[in-house]
Parts: sequence; structure tokens; C-alpha cells
Amino acid sequence: MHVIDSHTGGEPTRVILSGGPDLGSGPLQDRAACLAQDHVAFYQSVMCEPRGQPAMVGALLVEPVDPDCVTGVIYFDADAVLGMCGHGTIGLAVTLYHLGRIGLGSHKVETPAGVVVVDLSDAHTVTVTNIESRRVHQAVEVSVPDQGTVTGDVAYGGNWFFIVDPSPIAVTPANIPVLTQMAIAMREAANAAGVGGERGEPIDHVVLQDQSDDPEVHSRNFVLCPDDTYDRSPCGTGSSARLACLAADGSLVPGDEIVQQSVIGSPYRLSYQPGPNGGVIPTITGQAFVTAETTLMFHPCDPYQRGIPI
Ligand code: PYC
Repeated sequence: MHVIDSHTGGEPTRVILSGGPDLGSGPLQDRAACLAQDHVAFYQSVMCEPRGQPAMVGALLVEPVDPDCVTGVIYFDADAVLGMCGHGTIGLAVTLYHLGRIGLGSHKVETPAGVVVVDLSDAHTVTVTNIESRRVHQAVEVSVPDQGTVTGDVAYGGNWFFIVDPSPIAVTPANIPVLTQMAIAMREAANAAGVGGERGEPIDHVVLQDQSDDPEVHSRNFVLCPDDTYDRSPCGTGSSARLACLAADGSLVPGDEIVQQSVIGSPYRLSYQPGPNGGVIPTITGQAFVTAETTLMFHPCDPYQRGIPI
């Protein structure tokens, strides 16, 4: 299996160029459902140690349905298939440029959540124009064991987010283990209480927002991913969901740009335009760097051919 690894603001992406499963030629949502149901062993073997690493997101290249798109892509982590992935899309664009498959400028990419646009301004810097994002519930109260009542917004940015602002504790690297446990408990409590999307979609990510001491930085976030790792980047889909909340609150006007930092301090520049359905069309600018070109091998006698289960 031929893969190229990159990181976006510290968050790893593994683009699978060949050797992935055949998911047919239907709509990408159907192909993503097929990956989730029938190919768990594939995505765990590629994401889990010893071949993968914590927090890694896979990007399986597939034929797009829309011929205007340079590729189709289905994202996944060690635990779940994702609707969309912002840092992964920045990593994908930089990887395709590295391979000479695309040039600088604007290109469309098809994801299960819809068509997004990547704009490469240099070999590492990419602006993603995401699918329309929206807040669906404001100030939902959830009773969380050992934390009491936690209040958060439910918003969609290509994945489903429970966004808590302000975070109950400071968003700092030293607090990552505690933030992780708190966010896992919030996600479990929200899902147990039936808090989620309009059609009962479960919460898959939790965002904890904090202020920044740096006047150039609007805020810092901690983002919990489905595989219980934290996003090293500020999370493109989470930032999109957050932009939808800021817009709905009237706290950010269309076109104004803010800098959002992750818990490790890596930045995205964010802005939005009003969407056609009452939400926002987010733009996310970040940088990615290719880290490795690898051929993964899966020996039939290898006891960890399928990875170490998480
Ligand atoms: O950047 O959208 C994102 C993302 C989702 C999960 C990890 N990163």
C-alpha cells in the first residue's frame, strides 16, 4: 500500500494512493458507509500502531462523481469514517502538489459531506472553502458525571460538534490529559441524552474553547476526535462549526478574519460568508508539510497485521 504522510499544524494525515479497498462508484456518502461497515480491518491496520500513530487521519483517494473535482476522498481515523476533514484536506492538497498532480491555485475536491475547494497559494499554504456549516442547537445543558451541568452548542461543519465555550479548565498543553477525559465524558453524556444533529446524528467531536493572551489570536481550542485523541491542529471542521456559532451569535461579521490556535498553539486563519441555507461558508487557511513517502507492508504471519487495537 503506497501512502504519503504529512502534518497540518502538527496533526498527521496519511493519503492512501494505492492498495485501498474498492468501494464501487456510487455517491461518496454510500462509499463512506461501505468503508465504515465492511472495511474496519483496513482502516484500523493503516491508522493504528505499529504502522499508524495516535491522532492520524487517513485520506483514501477515490474517483469523484463530479468530473470537475481533481479527486474524491474519504477520511477516517482509527475509530470512525469522517464526513469531512479540514486538516486532512490541507494535507491532501499539499500532497497532491508534492506529487505534481495539481498546481498552485484553485481546485475542487469531493468528500462525503460535499464538494470543497482548495486554494494553494504556495507549496505549503492552503485555504479550504468548506461545505455550508450551521449551528443546530444553542446552549444545550448536559449532565456530565463528576462535572455537573455542562452547557454547549451543537453545530455541524462536516462532522458533528458539541462546543463548550468557555472550557471548564484552561486549554493548555499541560491540561491535555484532563481535557481529554473531560471531553470524552461530555461526548458520552451528550450522546446518552440524545443530544446531536437534527436527524439524531450523534456527536462525534467535542470542542473546548478558551481565550488567548496573544492579542493577535482570537481564541484557542481543544478538540476531541472520535478515536479519543486530540486534534493537534485547530480542526478545520470544528473551526467551521465554531464559525457558524460566532455568526449566529453576531460575534463575527462576514469577511472578518480571526486566528484560531489549537491546544499546541498551531494556527488557522478563519473567516466566513453567509451560506444559501442560513448557515455559513467557512474558509480555513493553514499549512501542511509532507513528512514521508512509504510502502506499508502487511505480512500474513504478522500478529499485528491489523494494528494494535485502540
Ligand atoms: O480538521 O476537520 C478536521 C479534523 C477532523 C478530525 C481531525 N481533524
